Amino acid sequence: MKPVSLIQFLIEERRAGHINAELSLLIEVVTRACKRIAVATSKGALGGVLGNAGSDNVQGEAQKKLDVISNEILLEANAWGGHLAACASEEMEDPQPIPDMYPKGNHLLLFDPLDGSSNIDVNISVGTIFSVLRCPEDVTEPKVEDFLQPGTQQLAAGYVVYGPATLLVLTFGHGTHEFTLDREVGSFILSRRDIRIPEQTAEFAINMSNQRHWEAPMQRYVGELLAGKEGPRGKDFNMRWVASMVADVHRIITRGGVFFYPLDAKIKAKGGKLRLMYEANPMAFIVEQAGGAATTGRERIMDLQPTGLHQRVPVFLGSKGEVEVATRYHREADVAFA
Ligand code: AFP
Repeated sequence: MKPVSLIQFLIEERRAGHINAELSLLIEVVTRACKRIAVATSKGALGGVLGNAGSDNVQGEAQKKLDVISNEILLEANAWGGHLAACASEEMEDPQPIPDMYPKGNHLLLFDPLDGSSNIDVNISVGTIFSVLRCPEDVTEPKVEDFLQPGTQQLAAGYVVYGPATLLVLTFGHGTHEFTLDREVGSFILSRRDIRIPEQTAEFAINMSNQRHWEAPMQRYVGELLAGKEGPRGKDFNMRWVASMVADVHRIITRGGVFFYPLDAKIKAKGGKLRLMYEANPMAFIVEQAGGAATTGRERIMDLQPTGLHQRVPVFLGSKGEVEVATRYHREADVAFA
């Protein structure tokens, strides 16, 4: 089979009427920037890019040098690209306008420039997660409220995982597709088209160290998984936790599984750990387009009306069968204790 490059794939998507020329060019700009981030992360200590940057981000978290470098690479590339009205990042409090000297476009871009960065110094896979929205008509200086659109309004979502191979996973709402970076040629090549996540799975991902803080329905659900075939679920389950959402989600996109970052007493006041606009929404779009499901434990993530740029939500995503069981346990508990 003749290899299909990302550029060819984007042309096919345009001919199919799934995307317009501007969105196609925007994805080219974002993925080109991710190739530069792949080079930066692969240098490790030799590039002097490991360790802390000595500053905190808007979430009050210590920034890694590569958080800052990745953020700057994406900002710079998208500033002159001409396809954006503005962008927003995990690393910045407010939306970043496009400098007046550059042409503006009709799209809004949100991104987590380097997800899992606390793993970078120990050489575990990290990634970039992005989501694209339409800029509301007649808005030339987008404000925060212009970004606060439900996940169902996403025009595109994707992530690039910087691991043994550099992989791009992308959706425009017409299936989810994977591309592998051919480092010799410097191009992303289609490696899996129309990915399907198995509905059933025997593999779950959660940070078990938070167990004592979980709500009762989460205790019940995970307790049953751990009880294995002698328990009410009648089968054994295995566990994985990389603590890089991109790596955990990519495993699920590849062989099925279910991922949880539930609400717990420690993070209840914040509403969750993971961010809705540039982690949960893009991953939910990608997973749903691959036949999986994504909820907060109570609601479909992509139906949520966002209230803040850095809003946090609980995340249950992956193989439909297990997301439905865990969500049902939470809804039943809410009814029982209502
Ligand atoms: P960092 O980007 O600060 O490393 O956080 C990674 C993350 O947002 C997500 O990628 C992981 O799934 C989750 O946090 C890991 O959380 P724990 O540190 O609680 O395991």
